Order: sequence, then structure tokens, then C-alpha cells
Amino acid sequence: MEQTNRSKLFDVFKPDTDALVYLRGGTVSHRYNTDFEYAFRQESNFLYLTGIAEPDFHVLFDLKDRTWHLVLPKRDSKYAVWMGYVNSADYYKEAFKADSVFYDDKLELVFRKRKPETVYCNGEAEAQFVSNFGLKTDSATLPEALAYCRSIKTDRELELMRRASKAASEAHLIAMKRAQTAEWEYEVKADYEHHLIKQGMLHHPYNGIFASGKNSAILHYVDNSRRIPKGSHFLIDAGAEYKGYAADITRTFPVSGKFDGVFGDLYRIVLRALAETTSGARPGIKMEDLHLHACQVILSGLKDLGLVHGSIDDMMQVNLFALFFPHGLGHFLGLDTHDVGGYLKGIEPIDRPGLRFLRARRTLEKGMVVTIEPGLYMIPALLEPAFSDPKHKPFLNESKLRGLLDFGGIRIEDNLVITETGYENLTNVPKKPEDIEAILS
Ligand SMILES: [Mn+2]
Repeated sequence: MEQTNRSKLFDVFKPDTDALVYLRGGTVSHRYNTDFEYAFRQESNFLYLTGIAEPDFHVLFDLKDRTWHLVLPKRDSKYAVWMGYVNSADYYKEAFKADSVFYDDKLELVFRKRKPETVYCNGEAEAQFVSNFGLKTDSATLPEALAYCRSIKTDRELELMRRASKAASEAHLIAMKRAQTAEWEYEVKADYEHHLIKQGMLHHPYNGIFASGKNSAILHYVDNSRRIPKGSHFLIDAGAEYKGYAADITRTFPVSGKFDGVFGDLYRIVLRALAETTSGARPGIKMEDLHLHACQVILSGLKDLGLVHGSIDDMMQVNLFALFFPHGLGHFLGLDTHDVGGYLKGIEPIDRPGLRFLRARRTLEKGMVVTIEPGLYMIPALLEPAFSDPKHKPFLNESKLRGLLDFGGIRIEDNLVITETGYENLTNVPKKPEDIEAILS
């Protein structure tokens, strides 16, 4: 039988467990103390298990008989006037194939009647609520179990992710061309989002980065509001969300369309780091090993350009790479952009510069979806102190690097599905200099 998200949840627990699983869906949030509502996006675990995209629902899973029960919010007519959608209980039972549906004012009764040994909850708020009925709760196991389920994608999930990736890839190409004539960063963002919104993709998996010139070295630059300097380069880190599933793609390119000078040199280093780590991606490989390999490629590229000097091993010893590549090589991708499952219980982040922020420390398995996103940045806040740090100073060509403090950064990011023998690259945006040059000519 085909695996579904729900069947995977049931399979994680021992058969015949006398327990319920209880989750609350998301609620609407407002801007500070006003009635301005933010666009509603369902909580990811809830979306994963129910497919319901509306606010204020709850759900119960009975692990004993593998049934699931949808708990509907009781809406009044005022709600219908202001918010519209109020469907009947029958509608939800039919549309979502739940074993039963009931309104939330019956929830207490259901808990008290069923009296399971344990109720597994999706967090503290749920556990607090359930413990009011004198039941034993556990709020640690379920999030862990769902992270485990969600880290390996079903065929259906992969289909949705391909769709998100396709749309984001197209939008990147459109935005790349737009950056050549735009005066402001937000003009590029506008064209990017236009392509997604016009096909009904109204949610963004994360706040996109549309950064020109030195802004491209600000890792979470989301202002996107500055004038594009003449002859600079442009970094776009933007995705798409389709039925909850994310794409997360980064490209960096010269606005001129010519990969020459120092930009071309540094770009080729990052591209090599991406190519070598991508080709190493397959079941059995550890993300942290790919990360360290990318660090070596970056350091040896910088050495070839005379920006650093000394032995690569010695540089690795003092974590010199973290000055230029201060974030993780990649992360899990799915319903969340930084998807769950990157760390299994008991695995702590590596306390080492650059690796501390690695969001996935797993041995890769078939069905995982990861990003690979090496970067190379000139960040004054890291380089200035390094010039006088006895640990780093001996390796740095200070005068050359000082000339690049306004350079900004380069990142290239693809999304990979790990397959039996290697990977499937979901991202389809040109990244070789000659291919981008052809597009921008
Ligand atoms: Mn990413």
C-alpha cells in the first residue's frame, strides 16, 4: 500500500499503543494591537498530517485503531460575515476522508471518554490543555517523531516540491534579466514575485533576498530597498511555496552579464565548491563532511588568487574558512525552508566556527531533500578583527583583502533529492558563467 503522511505517523509508534496524538492547527495572527491580519499559513506538522489550510482546527489520531478525527472550530454567523468560509462538518469528513469529525466543544467529552494511557502532543500549549482533563501527556516524543517522518519525503511530497522548484526556477530567470535594467533592488523582487503570484502561489516560504553590490554579503538582507550600484553584481536568494512545500534557490550574477575580473574569479571558486559537494551527495554521506570539503575548495581557490597564503591544512586547523563562509552548507527542505529533521535527538551542533550553523547533521538517506549552498563573502565585521588576530593574520593577504571589503558576497544554492545512487537536482536555473552570459547578452 502506498505510504501516506498519516500512515507514516502510525507506523512510527508501536502497534496497539493505547495513546492519542493531539495537534492544534495554527491560528490567525495580527499586526501588534490592530485588526490587520497576516496571511494565514497552516502550522507545518498540522498541514503535514491533515492537509487542512484553514485556521483554528484541531486533530486527534488514535494509535490503538489507527483512526483520525478532525476537530472543527465552531464558527458563528459573525465569522461567516467577515471571513466567509464556513463549511459543514459533512463537507470536511468527505473532503479530507477523516474517520470522524466533531466540533471543538465536544473535545473535552472525547478525551474523558477515551481515557488513553498517554496523549502525545505537538508542544507545551497542547500538553497544558490536555492535562486539564487529568490525562498523562508527552510533548517531546511527537515533534521528534514528526521530524523523523518529514525528513524522508513520499513520492507525493516530491511531486509538490518539483512543482515549487519549477516555478522558483522560472522566476529566477525572469528576475535575473530584470536586474540588468532595474534601478532599485525591489524592482527585481516585484518581477520575481509576479511570476509566482500570477499562478496562485501566494505564500512565500521565506523572505526573499534581492541584494546588489555589498548588500550581497549580508546573509539575511531582506530590505531589498537600495539603489543598484552601476556595474555591481546581484544576489537573489528566493524560493516558492506550492501546497506548503518550499523551494530555496540562490543565484549570483554580474548585472553587466560578464563574468570578468575579481567577480568572475571568486564566482568560479563557489561554483567549484557547489559542483564538488553536489557530486558527493548520496546515501551514506554526512552533511558535515560535505561542508568541510566546500571549505577546502574555498580556501584553495582563495590561495590560488593570492588572497590567503600558507598550507590549507593549517588554515583548516584555525577555521580560516569561517571568515569567508560563515554559514552552513545546507539544510533540509520541505514544508519549512529550514525543515525539521536536520538534527536527531542527542546530536548537538558542532561547536566550530562556520559549522555551528550547519542546520543538518545527518547521514544522507534516500528521500531526503537538502539544499547545497556554498558561499564566499567579504564581510568587514569578520575580516577587520581577523587582520589583527594572531591566529588568522599570518594567512591573510591584508592589503589585497582590504581592497575587497566592499565587494559583497556570492552564494549559489541548488535543491537536491537524495536518490538510491546519488541525487536528483530540483533546481533548473543556469549557473555556469557561459550559460548566464548567454542569457544576459
Ligand atoms: Mn537555503
